[in-house]
Amino acid sequence: MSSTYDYLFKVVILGEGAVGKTAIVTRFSHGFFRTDYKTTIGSQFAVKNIDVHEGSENLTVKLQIWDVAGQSRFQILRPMYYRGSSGGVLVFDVTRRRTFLLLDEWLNELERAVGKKIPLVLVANKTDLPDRVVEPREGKEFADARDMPYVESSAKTGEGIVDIFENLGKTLVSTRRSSDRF
Ligand code: G3D
Ligand code: MG
Repeated sequence: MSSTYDYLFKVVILGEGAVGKTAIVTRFSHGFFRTDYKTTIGSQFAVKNIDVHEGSENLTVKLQIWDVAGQSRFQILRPMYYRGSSGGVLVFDVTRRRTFLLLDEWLNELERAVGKKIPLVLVANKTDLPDRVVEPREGKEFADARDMPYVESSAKTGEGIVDIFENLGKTLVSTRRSSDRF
């Protein structure tokens, strides 16, 4: 039954404007790529269930994915949306180095608002484009240094999109379980 689940997590998606945050959430939650949606105003969320296999268990994990506007004029509102998040998806655009160089600022903003480190996945988006400037090795190094999984994606072709959320879902379940033990 789709209305039942074992775990529910709030997840935020963050990164500079136009890196593809809304496109990733749309692709994941509806299975298509839209080019006609409006620039995210404020925020909105999508809900989607995923299956997580833990040993012999098959768990249903419900993700409530908050798509927060990246533009600086929304900066004052963002901490409010971040609060209570269990995990995050940090996105940059492989065709724009600036979006890669600013990743730590997004990490800091999130950590300040949530008050602790939470599991994150680093996403290198727009891999379908020919004018890529940030190499896979650079993204991987950044992610490794901060203990995050690294996923390359294209919201346009769908490459890597499911991986992002399955990866995060799995980490969130094991994090929740180990904290429940104390
Ligand atoms: P944001 O939510 O991070 O601000 P959007 O970004 O999802 O609004 O995407 C910004 C632009 O990048 C959009 O183009 C969108 O179609 C495009 N885009 C997002 N992901 C991909 C991708 O993986 N590949 C390609 N080729 N384009 C992508 P427009 O032109 O509609 O503004
Ligand atoms: Mg958006």
